[in-house]
Amino acid sequence: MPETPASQASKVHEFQTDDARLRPIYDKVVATERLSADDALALYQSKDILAMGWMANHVRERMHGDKTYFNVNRHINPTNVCVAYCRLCAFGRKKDAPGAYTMALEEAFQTAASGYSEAVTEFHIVGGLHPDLPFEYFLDLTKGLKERFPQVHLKAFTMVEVAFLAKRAKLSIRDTLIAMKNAGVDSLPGGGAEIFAERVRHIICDHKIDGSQWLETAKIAHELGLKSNATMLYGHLENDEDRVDHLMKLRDLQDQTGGFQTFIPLAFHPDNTPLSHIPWTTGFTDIKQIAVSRLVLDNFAHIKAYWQMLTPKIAQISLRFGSDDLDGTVIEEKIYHDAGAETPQGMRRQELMRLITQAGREPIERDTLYRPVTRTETTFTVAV
Ligand code: V47
Repeated sequence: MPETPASQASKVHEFQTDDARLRPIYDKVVATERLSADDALALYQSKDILAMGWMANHVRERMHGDKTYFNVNRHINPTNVCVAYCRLCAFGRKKDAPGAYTMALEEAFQTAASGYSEAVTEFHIVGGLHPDLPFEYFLDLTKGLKERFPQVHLKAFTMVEVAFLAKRAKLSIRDTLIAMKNAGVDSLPGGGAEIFAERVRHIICDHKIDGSQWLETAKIAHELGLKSNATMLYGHLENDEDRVDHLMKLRDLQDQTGGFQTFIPLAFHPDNTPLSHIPWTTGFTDIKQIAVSRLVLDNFAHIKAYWQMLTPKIAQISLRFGSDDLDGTVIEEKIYHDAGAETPQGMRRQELMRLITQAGREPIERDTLYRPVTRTETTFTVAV
């Protein structure tokens, strides 16, 4: 029998479920109707991962066909010194604690230039909330990177860092973001959202801005023309209602601004954190989280399966359960590895493409704004 093309899979495999609550959701999905909060809860409560996968894959193929995105990026974490002391985190250190570091600017520029020889198109820059580093350090960092690497997109500073630096510089959030933009910041990563539900947020990251401040900061960034991503940390103390609440709040803001590019569900890594008694998430939970995100966040273009966090194997499988993006080469990851991740520190472009191709998908190298990147031996160009 001839093989069925991958993109036809959801058309030829009939939808089946023994979970009666998924039937009306299926009807809405094929009619391109928005799912309600109750629908989202029913999905989280269901064990029928194949039915969810069918629906999420259907939506994913309707939006992207087989296209699967990745980029060539490098993470830069200028400091791990942090005053937030989040219980979810194994990365942050007190200023004088063993392992605490802060890069001199020159060191950060050298880090940016080091690693794989493949030219990166994005620097992903996030770090701790340092009690003493002035706002100018961060502006000089991005200005210096732009001068040295003008073709590289700077995806820098989470909403939490923006709010912290605004306070330190005694500026409004808007003026802080304007200063960052003028210093070369092109967009913002999605970290720090954790889980918006206050009951849980108080326990896992009580000194961070609250959920409404995170959303307000994202809103202002979007109004200024800065795109951002959004994340949700799951697999700790949150329940299904908290997850639904988080997704709904992001969907509402996206309706207003359209400024989010991609949603990244992040699985909690407990090792070396004060919450190390919490077990690791399972593959079932991870895959289900990808599928529910794709189905509920109908106004987000992309669902990212961050391979560093999910493992390359689960991230690859998720390409048939709703995700359309694997993130990138990363080169040097610290936040997850401090918390016990056993994934490699980075991945070659060729290997990312192999994962995608073997899942029957079409690899598309993108820049941070999802424009296709074409490479020759030594250079790249972005189609605008
Ligand atoms: O903000 C911290 C989370 C985030 C742990 O925007 C932890 O493209 C699990 O946001 N276990 C940083 N998670 C990573 C992040 C990210 C990653 C990849 C791409 C993008 C993007 C954003 O990691 C933090 C926090 O939410 N985190 N500690 C932990 N122990």
